[in-house]
Amino acid sequence: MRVDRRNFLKISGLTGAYVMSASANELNPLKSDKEKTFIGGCPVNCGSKCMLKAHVKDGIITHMTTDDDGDDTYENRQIRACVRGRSTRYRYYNPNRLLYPLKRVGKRGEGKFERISWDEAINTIASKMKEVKEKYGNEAFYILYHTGTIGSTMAGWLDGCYHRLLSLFGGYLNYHNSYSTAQIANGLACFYGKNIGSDIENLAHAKLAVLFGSNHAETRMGGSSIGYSLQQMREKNSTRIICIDPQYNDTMIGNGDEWIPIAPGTDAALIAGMAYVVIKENLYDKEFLDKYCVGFSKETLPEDASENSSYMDYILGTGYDKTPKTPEWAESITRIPASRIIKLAREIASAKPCFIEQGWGPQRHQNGEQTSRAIATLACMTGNVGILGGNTGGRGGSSWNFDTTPMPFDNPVKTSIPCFLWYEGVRLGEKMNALEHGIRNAESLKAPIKIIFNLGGNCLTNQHADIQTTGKILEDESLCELIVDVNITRTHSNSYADIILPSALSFEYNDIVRVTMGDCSTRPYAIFAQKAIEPLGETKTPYEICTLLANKLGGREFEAQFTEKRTWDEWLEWLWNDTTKKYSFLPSYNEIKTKGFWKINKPVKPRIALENFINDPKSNPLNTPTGKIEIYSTKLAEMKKTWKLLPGQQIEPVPVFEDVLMGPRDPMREKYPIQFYGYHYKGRTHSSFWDSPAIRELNPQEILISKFDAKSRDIKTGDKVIVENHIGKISGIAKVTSRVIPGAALTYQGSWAKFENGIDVGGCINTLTSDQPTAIAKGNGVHSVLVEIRKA
Ligand SMILES: Nc1nc2c(c(=O)[nH]1)N[C@H]1C(S)=C(S)[C@@H](COP(=O)(O)OP(=O)(O)OC[C@H]3O[C@@H](n4cnc5c(=O)[nH]c(N)nc54)[C@H](O)[C@@H]3O)O[C@H]1N2
Ligand SMILES: Nc1nc2c(c(=O)[nH]1)N[C@H]1C(S)=C(S)[C@@H](COP(=O)(O)OP(=O)(O)OC[C@H]3O[C@@H](n4cnc5c(=O)[nH]c(N)nc54)[C@H](O)[C@@H]3O)O[C@H]1N2
Ligand code: SF4
Ligand SMILES: [Mo]
Repeated sequence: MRVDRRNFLKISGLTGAYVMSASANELNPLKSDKEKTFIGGCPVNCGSKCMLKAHVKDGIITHMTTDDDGDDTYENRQIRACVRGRSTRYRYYNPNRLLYPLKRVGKRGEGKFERISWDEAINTIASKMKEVKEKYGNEAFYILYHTGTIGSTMAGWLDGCYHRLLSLFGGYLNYHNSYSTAQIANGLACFYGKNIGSDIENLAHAKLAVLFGSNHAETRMGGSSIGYSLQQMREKNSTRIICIDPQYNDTMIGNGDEWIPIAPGTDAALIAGMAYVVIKENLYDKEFLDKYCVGFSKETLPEDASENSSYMDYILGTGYDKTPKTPEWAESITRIPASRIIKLAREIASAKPCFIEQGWGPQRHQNGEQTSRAIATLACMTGNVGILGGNTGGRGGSSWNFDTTPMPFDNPVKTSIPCFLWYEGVRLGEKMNALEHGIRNAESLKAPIKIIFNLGGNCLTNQHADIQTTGKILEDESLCELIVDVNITRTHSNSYADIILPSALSFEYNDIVRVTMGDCSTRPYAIFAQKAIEPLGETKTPYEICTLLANKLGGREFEAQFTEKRTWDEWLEWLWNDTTKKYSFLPSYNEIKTKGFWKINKPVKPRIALENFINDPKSNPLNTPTGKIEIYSTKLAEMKKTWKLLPGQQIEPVPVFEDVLMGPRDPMREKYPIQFYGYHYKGRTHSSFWDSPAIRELNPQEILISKFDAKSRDIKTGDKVIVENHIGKISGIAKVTSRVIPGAALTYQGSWAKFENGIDVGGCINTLTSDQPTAIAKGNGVHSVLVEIRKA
């Protein structure tokens, strides 16, 4: 069969005609005798990287299945793909699939493009790169944060060939942080010296587990993922699980014993209320706090700390705000009854070991750094750090894993910006600095960002924040002069591109897919992802794209410098051999290539985070200025004195509850009374899979609103509603539910923005989010949103 756009629908089996005319064998492709099976992996960024098998007949993937190897016990698990992964062939044969290079013909954002040749596309990019390098220097090049290819070795997120090419060409502006974890990573770095959690398998050894905004059942869905481990551990020991979350999430449904609904962005207030109880009732682990921690009480404050600046001062009302954090005070903010806060504090303090964990939802708020630190403080107050069955309060991770070696590169430019603030790099350029914007390794930028490479992401608009304001920055061609987007599909982001390059997908080239560090539980694996079909249309692999670009930038010599005269398959072997040098437990290249996958079935002892420090703190100091756990952070105390913050922001050395922009006590709430955020849900991976009709049909975009708030607004399930604030307006279909705390409403992050008469009828959450960065990490506090909802 010829493969082109006209018959994609037919190939994908989506038209009635095809179904009607299909023979029994066509509809049940497992019966086909001519097909060949290829092993590969699902490289999207959902935290898992499951095995996929492509069944190919006449050069076409007819269907996909997944791992069916072994006896499917916990120890010998199958890395089974979720329904999204199994729908992957719709990403290949999709009417949206990009097949040719495109150049923009309308205004940026208008979405008008024309087909061009590869030669023209690469020439345009290369000549602009030379011009910008000459005029502004290499700091004007920027690779935007993107996660669409995170599991791939060739195209991988932080590695990949583009970094090598740009490094050889003189470098590019770096970024630090992620859109996932900026606040917790920076918050816990000022607490434990790093962002760290114990293996989820500790849960089997715990008497109680308290999960703050931790939804592994939905955010770690793969067959070898933490979601599976959580469920297995719970079955092993019937550990009682309390879920503290504004929503009755999927983890609660499958595994939880009790849901404590909490107002979004208020966990630090809940912890403070509980701290008040454990201090007053003398239930806290004083020995642990004195031995390992700094600044819980005044006895352990550093010498240069100001008076009354300990966490205890903050709690008892002798601190800076002179407010005792009684359970009643906490109730007024969290909307959890004071009686429940008291009971919860006693329960946690008396159930040792207690597995205290947070997902990344609580920290994706404007006050997320302190929220993450407050939850960690609860783990310290109750002495649950560094013991079997306990946890740091951080996100539960894996015991061990490995990273494949990326293509080698050494970026001569060292300056780095917080990834969320790329738009300030475009807008403010040289005015962007360390004390206001958190840039690292330089006082300020040398040049504005003039060329953006978006290499597998939708963070120019859709996944960023305040889409419309960001769109205006991008529209201005005098600011960013060239936007190159490499993707497999049209997106809202690439409607702002000047050149769009069509990428080949995995199964269209050989690659190695490995699980992201920390995202599977104790049993790592790797998949040799085989080429199963020819790249569709004129799509090219990242390696081919970079090789072409190298040639145009510096001729044969520069091309050879980039490729070292290796084919991609030769590189893959080289990279894997280098990886096995670092991780001796891995199989040889020939073995993994022949077998297609490798997994370890040997059980290992679950990692207990900070175990060495707890056993011997003198010999194993933490990477904090004092070497101890800093409940009072000396680094934050310093930042409090020197950093320039936005109006309304604060930095405190101890984990206080902060009132923030669009937080629960923002006066704006009179006009926009509902707290609103978009969570990570099973129907998509961010914006990925939105254009898989089969998946979309099963997972319609919805606005989840509590019965209470729906009633007062006369909203019923199925009603079309408008959600709006001072930033933007979206429309969507309401679903009235008891699964959301009254006063809050939710949607699924990642739906595709589409503006009609100023309303985003695509219902993208980032039409309503603020682009204001958080105080400490300069991260995306996009879960802090206030809105009003009304019937359309
Ligand atoms: N409001 C709000 N915003 C958020 C979040 C939130 O919770 N709320 N979450 C944030 C988080 S944690 C993250 S990680 C980001 C994620 O944001 P993104 O990294 O932008 O993730 P996706 O939307 O999945 O975009 C991946 C893109 O890669 C493309 N792609 C897939 N395969 C390939 C390939 O082989 N080659 C190329 N070149 N492209 C490919 C896909 O088509 C898709 O457009 O979103 C962030 N944005
Ligand atoms: N299916 C699927 N899985 C994914 C992804 C996806 O898009 N789809 N994305 C992947 C990526 S890149 C990332 S970074 C992770 C994201 O993982 P997370 O950031 O942990 O996911 P979220 O859905 O934002 O939040 C998790 C839970 O926190 C709750 N929550 C939100 N705000 C608060 C709060 O203030 N307090 C408390 N206690 N709870 C709160 C939410 O209701 C949700 O149940 O997921 C990964 N996994
Ligand atoms: S859980 Fe994630 S990696 Fe696994 S199949 Fe689903 S989308 Fe792909
Ligand atoms: Mo993420």
